[in-house]
Amino acid sequence: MKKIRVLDSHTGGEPTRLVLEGGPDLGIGPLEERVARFRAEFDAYRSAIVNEPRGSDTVVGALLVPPHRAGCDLGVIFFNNVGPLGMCGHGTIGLVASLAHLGRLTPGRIKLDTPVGAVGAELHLDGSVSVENVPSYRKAHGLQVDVPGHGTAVGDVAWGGNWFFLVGEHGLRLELAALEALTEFTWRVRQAINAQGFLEVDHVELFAPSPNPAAHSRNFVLCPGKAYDRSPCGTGTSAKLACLAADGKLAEGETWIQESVIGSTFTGRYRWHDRAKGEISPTITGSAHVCAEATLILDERDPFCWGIRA
Ligand code: PYC
Repeated sequence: MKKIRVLDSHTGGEPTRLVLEGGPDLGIGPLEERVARFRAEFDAYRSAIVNEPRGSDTVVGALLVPPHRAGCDLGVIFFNNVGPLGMCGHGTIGLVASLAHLGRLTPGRIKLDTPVGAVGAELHLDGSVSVENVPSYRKAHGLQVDVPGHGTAVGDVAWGGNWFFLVGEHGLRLELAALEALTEFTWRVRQAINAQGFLEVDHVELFAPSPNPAAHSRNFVLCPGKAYDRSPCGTGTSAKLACLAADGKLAEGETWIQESVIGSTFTGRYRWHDRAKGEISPTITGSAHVCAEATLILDERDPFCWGIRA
């Protein structure tokens, strides 16, 4: 019987499950290699930790590993119901808040090694967390995709630590009452953009004005395993900032308040990383709350010991 100790938190409603003990040993080396090992050899652990019956489609796991990149204090691999993620903004906020809850961090800055690059994080005195994400950029602008049953959708492909297709005009209400329609539409958009050769895109992000006068925009983000992000999505907000910067709609240092479909918010801003290449360094600020500590029990006599996998 195996036991895995975890600490659960949520960031703007989106859960993060931090593995404290009992996770797989991925050895040493660059995180790009260790995430490949996690995928190839330890996928059962991923599923046991985040999938049903112990988790759900929305849970993002965080596995702490020794860092490899120079200057990093910790390494982390994020994963969800279908596989590892490049980076995770809400997960980084959850991770930092969880380490603070455990007394392992005090306010100040740390640097995290991730499979897609080094990420800065700052725990503020009020408990909020800022994440200085990997350089983010827009790859393609104004792409038209034919979405069966919906007509043409126009959007941008952008990188924010994960790949996104961002759509501003869609005719849908971004509210939970429309969840089924939003999920069906964004899933079809994802298939359509992948069919157009953008195979890397695994997140789709819709935008609309927010009913909250303090927010600049509301979003709906469909994650790779078909769950929607309850938070405004840190990597998705980074991709949005890259598009706003490319369009000259948000100046360096100006704040952008991104609201999620459930009304939680992140504050984003950026500085140019490489203006000539259109690359920005986004910073996303939000708060997380610790909500459970648990020991997962993996009993091989349980037919769903390793989680329910598609
Ligand atoms: O906050 O970056 C994020 C994220 C990615 C997937 C779910 N949340």
